[in-house]
Amino acid sequence: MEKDELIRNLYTAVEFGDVEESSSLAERSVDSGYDPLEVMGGVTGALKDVGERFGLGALFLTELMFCGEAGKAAMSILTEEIKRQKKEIIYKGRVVIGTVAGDLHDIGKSLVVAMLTANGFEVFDLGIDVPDETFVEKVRELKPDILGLSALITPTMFKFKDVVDALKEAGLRDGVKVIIGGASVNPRWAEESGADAFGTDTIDAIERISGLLEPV
Ligand code: B12
Repeated sequence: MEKDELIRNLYTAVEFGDVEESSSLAERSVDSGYDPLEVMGGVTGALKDVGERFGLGALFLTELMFCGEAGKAAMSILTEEIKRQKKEIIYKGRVVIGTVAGDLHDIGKSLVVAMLTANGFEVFDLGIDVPDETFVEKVRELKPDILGLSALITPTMFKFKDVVDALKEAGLRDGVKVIIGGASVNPRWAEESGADAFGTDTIDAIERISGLLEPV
């Protein structure tokens, strides 16, 4: 299969949430020796489009979940290939991200992870229900440029402030920018919790994070 056709098919596989097909096409692109960074474009484009369609109410949540899974599956194969080739990836920045303690919502955060990875960020996903201390430990260990916190339910949204305070206490707050997100989060929460920014969706997340990385 020609490269352009493969990229188009990969786009469609992610758009239709076909995990098997997206994995198989990603593997095929590796076998064919196509540039994994270029092939990632198909994944990013599809994730961007499905995210927008979901925002407009044109896609069901279950469909969105499958698209996210299909995107993640392809991305992990392509990322492995990039590492194997020891291609020098010039990352735009390092991001540590997770859903705060007590919160099990994963879908939105995982989409943000997939889009950040596809857009050239080095991402460490800590998963869901992440204790405050784990965020602090990982910031100390990995020295990310950005810490992303996700929370979807009102009680766990208070955790944003706890994590920011824990970072301050550990003397790590000045070295990392904090961005928060989740369905009910708004700019006021960012301000009240002491975060640097908040992002509404995957595209906004990329823009805000890029903005935070710009030298002032
Ligand atoms: C799916 C879902 C679940 C699933 C989660 C499955 C999973 N693996 O994630 C399950 C069934 C487990 C669940 C459980 C609960 N849920 Co629930 N859930 C939802 C639902 C329907 C969709 C969430 C979702 O995935 N949306 C799709 C994604 C793409 O959107 P998103 O998460 O907002 O993410 C986007 C942005 O917010 C942003 N973003 C997200 N994270 C981040 C992070 C950063 C750094 C940035 C920049 C951006 C960003 O980008 C994402 C991509 O666009 C929402 C309803 C809703 N409208 O949100 C309720 C909802 C969030 N749940 C709710 C509740 C109450 C619960 C429960 C307490 C229910 C119960 N009584 O048991 C439990 C809590 C469990 C827990 N401890 O976490 C309420 C919260 C209300 C509130 N304000 O407190 C909601 C709003 C439903 C409602 N209207 O009542 N839930």
